[in-house]
Amino acid sequence: MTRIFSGIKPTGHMTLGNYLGAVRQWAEVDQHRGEALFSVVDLHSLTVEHDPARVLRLSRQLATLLLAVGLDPAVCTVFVQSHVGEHTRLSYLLECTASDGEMRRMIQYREKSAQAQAAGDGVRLSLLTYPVLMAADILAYGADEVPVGEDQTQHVELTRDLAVRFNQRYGETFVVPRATKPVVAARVMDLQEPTSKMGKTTAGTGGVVFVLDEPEVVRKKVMRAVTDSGSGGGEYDREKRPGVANLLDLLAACTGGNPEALAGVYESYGALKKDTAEAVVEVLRPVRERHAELSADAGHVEEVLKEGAEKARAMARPTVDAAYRAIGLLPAG
Ligand code: AQP
Repeated sequence: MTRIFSGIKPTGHMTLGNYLGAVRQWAEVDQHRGEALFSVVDLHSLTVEHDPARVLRLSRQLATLLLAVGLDPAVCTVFVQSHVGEHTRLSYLLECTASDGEMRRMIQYREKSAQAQAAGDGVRLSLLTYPVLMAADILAYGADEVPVGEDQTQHVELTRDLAVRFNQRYGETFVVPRATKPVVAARVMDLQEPTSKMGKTTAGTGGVVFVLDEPEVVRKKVMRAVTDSGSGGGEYDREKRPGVANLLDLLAACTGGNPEALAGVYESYGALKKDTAEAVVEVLRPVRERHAELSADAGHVEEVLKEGAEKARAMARPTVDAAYRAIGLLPAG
């Protein structure tokens, strides 16, 4: 059976990009396709300046949201990364497999270390090594597939490289995984800066829609989205008309349409924005409602996470133990 692993970091509130680019597909498709694990990867949120109380709050909120979007603990495994020690156990072995140069080539490292320096914060060593921990998240479970948005494909490539290298040096230990992307909305762009991706931590300019935003807030953000000096209609062109293409992508992702076909339908940007806003509000409505219900029952969410961690631990341990043996470490007995 296909093994599937993916995760989300509690660095901020879940965005429409996270939802359309990854999480929705986890719930609608991936959990039913094989043996699937989904994790709030909280250790990854410690790689940049963080407020401990906020990380805690966001971890609870994201876990609740994963259930609200439709992940069913009877069908898949939902857990918090730090509850399963196998991830960090394996990560060290993979650090001993990776090179300094390949870590410094990671685009997210280059972007986020520049941001940290610009903000006057030091660059944490974990920001450099975090893709190795992500590789451990995936390899510990023998995942065949990793459903992610486009921004994470480089990290999955690194995971593949590390798995192949480890297997060649120390013997067949890891499954070599591959990234899978959604057909639409693999890269949702910021509504105010449509050449940058919509990110949890780039909020502040009103270009990021959050899954838990009130409908009125969603409408305002979409109606203020940057377009261009044209009036409407025409072609779908991500290079020349990134703002309009992003709105068309969003509308298509929310209504099941095709962005190229939708491009010819709208005579004005106002009409495109209005329909996009309503489509986004409708897609998010059931998630917000279910989140409110689940938030009233924190005990249930905790129970799901406890059982999820137990299942995850049992799945990861044999592979991680095998890696320890393969690399030459004396078994604990
Ligand atoms: N804008 C996006 N469009 C499509 N998919 C996206 N994802 C993130 N942003 C977009 C996908 O969501 C999943 C979970 O993301 P993550 O928690 O691993 O964080 P990230 O990829 O580093 O991006 P964020 O959410 O913007 O966080 P920050 O601001 O902390 O970097 C992943 O599958 C990701 O591809």
